[in-house]
Amino acid sequence: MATRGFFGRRPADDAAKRLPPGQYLERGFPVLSAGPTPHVDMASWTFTLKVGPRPVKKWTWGQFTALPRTAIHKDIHCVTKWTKLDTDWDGVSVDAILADAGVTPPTPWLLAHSFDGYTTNVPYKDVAGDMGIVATSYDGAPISPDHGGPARLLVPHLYFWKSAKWINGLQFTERDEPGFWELRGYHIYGDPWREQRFTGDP
Ligand SMILES: Nc1nc2c(c(=O)[nH]1)N[C@H]1C(S)=C(S)[C@@H](COP(=O)(O)O)O[C@H]1N2
Ligand SMILES: [Mo]
Repeated sequence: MATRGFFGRRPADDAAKRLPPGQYLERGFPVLSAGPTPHVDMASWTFTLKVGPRPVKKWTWGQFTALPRTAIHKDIHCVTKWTKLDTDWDGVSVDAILADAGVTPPTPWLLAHSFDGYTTNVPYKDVAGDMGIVATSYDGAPISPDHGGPARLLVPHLYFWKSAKWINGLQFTERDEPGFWELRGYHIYGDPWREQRFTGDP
């Protein structure tokens, strides 16, 4: 009689509900970079927190990875239309970085900077709490160079271009400053559930 309750929802239905509009389910993990993978040397790796032009704190790899850690288990959505379910990351939350620097958010806007010159803007509210981390591990292992290792930003509820690979700093800015892709036609905010792919999308 109670077949429905017995077998529950079919996994395919569950996956479909987790796909934002226009996305398809990807089981692999595509690599998308605007340029070549930069060589990032752990010995000279640093992460800098800035308020406007002013650096307020800088961490070495050892100092950074000793900060309190946050794990994230979430689906990720690329603007090129793939969605990957149940990805596992571990790293340092933006709030843990701010706490270590003794900084309370001086403006509502952040710009992430990377070793390859890439930038992307994210409102602070979108990385507050455990929503945004600087990830140093994916699936229980160090992040591979192609996927942004040694460290990348992870903001899984926004399109994946917001998750800056090879991150080397976060900067509070006076206004919401468009980054690399935002200057080239991508949406300033990038919510996959509202399908905010390009400038001019609602
Ligand atoms: N530093 C840097 N970060 C980046 C990019 C880049 O070119 N440089 N590409 C972005 C884009 S457009 C996407 S879709 C994702 C892809 O991440 P992946 O290669 O791990 O799938 O990284 C984002 N972060
Ligand atoms: Mo992308």
